[in-house]
Amino acid sequence: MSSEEKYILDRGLMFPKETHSLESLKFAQEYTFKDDDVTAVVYPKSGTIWMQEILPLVLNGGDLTPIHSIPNWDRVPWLEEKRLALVVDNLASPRALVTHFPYHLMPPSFHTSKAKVIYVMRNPKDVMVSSYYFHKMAEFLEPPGTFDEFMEKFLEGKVLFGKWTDHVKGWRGTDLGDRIMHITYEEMVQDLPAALRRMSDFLGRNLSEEAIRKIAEHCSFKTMKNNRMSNFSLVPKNYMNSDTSPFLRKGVAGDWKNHFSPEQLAIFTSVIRKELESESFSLPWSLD
Ligand code: PPS
Repeated sequence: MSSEEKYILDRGLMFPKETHSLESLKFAQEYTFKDDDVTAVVYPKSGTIWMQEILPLVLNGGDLTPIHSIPNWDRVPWLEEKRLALVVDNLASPRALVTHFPYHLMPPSFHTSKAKVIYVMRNPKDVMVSSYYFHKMAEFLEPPGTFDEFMEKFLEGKVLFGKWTDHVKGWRGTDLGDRIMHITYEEMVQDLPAALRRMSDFLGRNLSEEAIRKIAEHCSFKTMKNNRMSNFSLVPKNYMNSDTSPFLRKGVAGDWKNHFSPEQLAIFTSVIRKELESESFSLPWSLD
């Protein structure tokens, strides 16, 4: 299948047809945010399904029912995907959503509401590696080609949801004030209980240490890998082939070191650095 058959283009961005349609993108634009909605904004392959596990538990104090009974895509749906229209009426408040949208595509009601956002950022080299394997296993995406070819597409933003740097810049430059919290995938890997405490405080939850410990245990990579409501094993193999590469693949920070040659690293670093050079924020990790 060609790229035109697999993807739709809307407002300059590519979306997979399997999960998105012009109607679903319109539905997202018309979505009415409530003040107590909580959205995890995550560039693809930066921790989205992790947040689909974490948010319901932080919001409900650690009741495992939703993560054991509802598939992740219906439990905390993507704002932009077709499923939202089918499940939106079943979502109990406070509703949790995820989105890969860049800031400028957020719907009007988001801006007029007080809905909170947790923005998760991941080292772009690990994002690219994760995405490379995802393009190998997801039959509804174009095969990635060689690592070099995929890197070129990634750096040019010819990938789902556009350029990583544009996404980060857009979400760093908002005027959302205390409606937005920034966290990194790496902080979550390093100390999940501490990350959960920050999220709990941000969302006005007063979770006990016991609840934090329980949530951290159930949101660990190992536990999520065995949770059939979260590991995509409910999805047919001809759609996502976990024999090629599991969705929950490695779950670590720094796997890029096993993939980038010194030449690839030099190119990657110089492009990202140049695109962020005039920004007022700095990245929490060294790009080298
Ligand atoms: S997607 O397709 O955009 O929704 O993918 P996304 O969920 O954003 O990212 C997938 C990567 O997140 C890793 N992941 C985790 N890492 C650590 N701990 C937990 N609990 C966890 N859950 C998901 C997943 O393994 C993918 O990263 P890689 O590097 O490929 O392993």
